Amino acid sequence: MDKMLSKFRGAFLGGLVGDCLGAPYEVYWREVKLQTLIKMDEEIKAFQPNPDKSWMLHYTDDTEMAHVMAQSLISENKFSPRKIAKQFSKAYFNSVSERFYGGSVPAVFHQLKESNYSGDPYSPAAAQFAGQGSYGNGSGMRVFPIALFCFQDMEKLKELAACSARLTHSHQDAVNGAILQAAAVYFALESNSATTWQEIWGKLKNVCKEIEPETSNREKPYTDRLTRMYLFLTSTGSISNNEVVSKIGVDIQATEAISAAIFAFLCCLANRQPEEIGSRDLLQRTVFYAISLGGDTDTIGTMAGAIAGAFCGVESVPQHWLVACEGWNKAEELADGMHRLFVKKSKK
Ligand code: R7I
Ligand code: MG
Ligand code: MG
Repeated sequence: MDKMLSKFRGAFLGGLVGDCLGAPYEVYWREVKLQTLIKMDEEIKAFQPNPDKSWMLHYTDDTEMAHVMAQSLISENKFSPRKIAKQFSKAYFNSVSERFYGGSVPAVFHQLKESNYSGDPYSPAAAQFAGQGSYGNGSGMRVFPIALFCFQDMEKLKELAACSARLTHSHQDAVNGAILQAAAVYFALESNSATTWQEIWGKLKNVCKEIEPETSNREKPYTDRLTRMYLFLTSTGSISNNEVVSKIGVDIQATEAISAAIFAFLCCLANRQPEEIGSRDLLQRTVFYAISLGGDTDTIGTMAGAIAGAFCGVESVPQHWLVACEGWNKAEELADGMHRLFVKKSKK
């Protein structure tokens, strides 16, 4: 298979399995024991998919919104904020009972609907939280298609990741988190198997210098967390989940969950994951480790899975995980559609 096609599929399918495997433990689990995940893995292996049987694992709002964004990018061959806002909203109203959206974002969809999708698509989100906008991680969980769409154009990636965030999350931390997560997927796409964690960390650090400039008086939550990641990864001895939770965080804020996902990937790339995870492939280790940290498990799982999938390619996504997950065939189709756009652009 073409290497980039494999990486595009890897991003979509890595994202999907991270969401589906993480969803059963979302938020209520402070930590997910490896034994629990290994048991789930065995149950998934025993699952026999057939056309009459529903999926064993369902995806959540994270995948739903990523797929909506990808579908629109493919049909329009550009970022159309009004159309994406409308499709986000429609997807929400169609699946409100199944997909567990964030607490505040439904108000945005209601306002968009009430305006019959005719007003400024950014204004309902901008008005949230007394004009500060939401700092939830929803901006990052669905952003990976932007990295694929903008591959080889980092300036465009920053612009579109920010715009895509602002449709629902206009707080600066949510916008910056979307840029950083999209950049991580981009750096994974351009990597090869010899790329080190230090190289990717260094590139992310440069992105942080732009989104959190030293001259700014604001706090620098992503820069600070990248520094803590470096200290973890250059330390000797094991890295405990408790320390990661306390120094990086795993909760619903963009600053925590997005940093945790990036850390889960870098930590596994450095081969510094907890010993019990064993010697699985990088993508499997990353998804297991991301979920085992607890907190917002589907969201950290999906973001870490998309980065690892873009790095490793689709061959790394275990087939038994894939066929147990709702929507894997749709995810593959969307990856192929985005890859066709990439090939077309590269020929110009
Ligand atoms: O960020 P968002 O789309 O939620 C995504 C999460 C993921 O875990 C998904 O898997 C799904 O389960 O939900 O949704 P938002 O509603 O924008 O943000 C989530 C929550 O963060 C809100 O309900 C608030 O509790 C909190 N929050 C804030 N609280 C105070 N002040 C977000 N922004 C603020 C704020 O500015
Ligand atoms: Mg979710
Ligand atoms: Mg979540």
